[in-house]
Amino acid sequence: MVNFNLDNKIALVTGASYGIGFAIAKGLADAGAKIVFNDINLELVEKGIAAYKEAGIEAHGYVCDVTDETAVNELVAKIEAEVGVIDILVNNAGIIRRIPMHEMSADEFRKVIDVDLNAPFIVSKAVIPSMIKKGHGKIINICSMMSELGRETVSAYAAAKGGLKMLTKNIASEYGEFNIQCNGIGPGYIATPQTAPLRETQPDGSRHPFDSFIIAKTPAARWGDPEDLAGPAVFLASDASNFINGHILYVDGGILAYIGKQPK
Ligand code: NAP
Ligand code: GCO
Repeated sequence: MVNFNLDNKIALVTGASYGIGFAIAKGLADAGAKIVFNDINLELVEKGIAAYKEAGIEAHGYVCDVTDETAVNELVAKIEAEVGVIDILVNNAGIIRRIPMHEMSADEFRKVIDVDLNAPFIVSKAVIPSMIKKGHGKIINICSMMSELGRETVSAYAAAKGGLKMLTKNIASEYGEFNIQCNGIGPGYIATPQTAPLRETQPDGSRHPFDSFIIAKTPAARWGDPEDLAGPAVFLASDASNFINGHILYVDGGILAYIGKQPK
């Protein structure tokens, strides 16, 4: 029988107080996993714990900046002591800075690379040794349309997410022999706080031009909901995907397949 069950599995989802991370963690919990999450500050972690509780999930929340290697190593040790060895890691925490490249400072570029690419390296490196000892592990990196496509103002984000696609393939290559599968999820345009600026209603009450653009570029003719990502995450976290490794699963409503609706 195909096994999507995550009973007795411990899942760490980074940056998961809300948004895509929260929806993925809820999906993993619904499949039986014990949820551990971190976020950047105590206020967010407490809000997250309350939100999980409201959803009937007793989640373990920790404050940790995923770009801080020492803090991440301490977090993983604390989780192993208090909850257990991490079976599933979802590298979800991420930021974006929408700035024309010629106006972007090197520090701003580095900050995006640090959170969106260096941090998944740091957290994956911290959990892999115990996964090897345990004889299995699942790492899921949250990539993006920008792992494949560019657009104005997102040079740092696209560079990071393109790198994250290749980091995913390299972890898959290096650790597949230890029964560790590393895959990516590439969400399309999802309605979360990160994309809220792209969906704001205009002063005249019309849709944001980018909102209309994405609707025309998406065969599903809608923005994704964070919940659209839960099923794909359960699949990649479960034994049902044990022979899938180094794959980026695009959950984009068909954007990457579609030239876009012709203007009327
Ligand atoms: P979001 O609403 O901005 O949430 C990101 C979460 O990560 C927030 O809780 C954020 O905390 C946390 N975070 C940021 N930097 C962190 C750090 N250094 N350490 C720990 N936590 C940190 O984003 P989202 O839309 O849910 O996106 C989640 C992931 O999906 C990101 O990797 C994003 O790039 C990716 N993605 C999003 C979309 C989309 O359309 N929304 C599409 C494709 C991919 P703060 O609130 O303090 O910043
Ligand atoms: C943007 C958006 C996108 C989404 C997502 C698409 O400014 O183009 O924020 O980057 O966040 O990554 O997959």
